[in-house]
Amino acid sequence: MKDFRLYAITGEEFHPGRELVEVMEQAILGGVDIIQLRDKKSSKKNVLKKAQQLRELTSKHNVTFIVNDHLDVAMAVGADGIHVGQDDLPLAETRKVVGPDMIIGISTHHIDEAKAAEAGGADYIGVGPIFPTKSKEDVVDPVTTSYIAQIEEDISIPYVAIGGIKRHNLKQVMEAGAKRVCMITEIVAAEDVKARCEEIIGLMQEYEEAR
Ligand code: 3NM
Repeated sequence: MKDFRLYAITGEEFHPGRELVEVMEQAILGGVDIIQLRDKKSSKKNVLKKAQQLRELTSKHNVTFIVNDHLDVAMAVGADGIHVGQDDLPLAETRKVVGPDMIIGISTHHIDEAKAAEAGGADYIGVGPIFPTKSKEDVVDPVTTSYIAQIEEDISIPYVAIGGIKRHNLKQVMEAGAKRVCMITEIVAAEDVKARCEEIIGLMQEYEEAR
C-alpha cells in the first residue's frame, strides 16, 4: 500500500451541524493521506450512501479510502481497503472475500495479536489505544507507548498508532518510534479542521527530525 503519515477516521457525533463530506474534505486539504469511514450506528443503506460520497471525495483528491467493518459496502463502492477488528472474520477469510488487491487493516491491542496479523497477511495494523479514549466503545485499557516500542522491535508491516492521541501527547508517540498516527476527535472536532491537520503534520515532521 501507499505509505501514509496522518490517518483520519470519521466521527460524525463529534461535529454536530457540519456535514461529513465537508469535514473530511477539510481534513484532506489539511494533508491527511487516508480517510476511514467508521459508522457503528447507521443502517447499511446509510453507511452505503456515506461510503459513496466519501469514495467520490477521496478519488477526486487521490486519497486512500478505507471502510470499517462493512466488507460488502467496501466492495460495492470500490474502496481501497477494509479495516476490521479482532472479533470480525479472520484475516484469511477476509482476504478470500475482498480479493488480492484490497488493503486489509486490523486493530491490535497486544503484541500477540500484532504478530498474528502480520503472519495472517494484514497490510497494516492499528496499534492502540495508546491513551484513554472516549471515541470507541468497549475499548481495552490503554496499551501505552510501551506497546509501540514492542511493535518497533518485532513487527515489519506498517502500523498506525491510535487512541487518545492529541497535539499535546503526540511527541511521546513519535518518540516511541511511531511514524504514522490515526485520530478521530483531535481532527474532526476541531473548529478549523484543515488548519488542525496542518498543525499536526507540522508537529510530526518536527518530532521526526528530532529523532
Ligand atoms: N480504535 P480518538 S482507539 C477507533 O485502539 C479506535 O483500536 C482504537 O479516537 C484502538 O482519536 C479508537 O478520538 C478511537 O481517541 C480513536
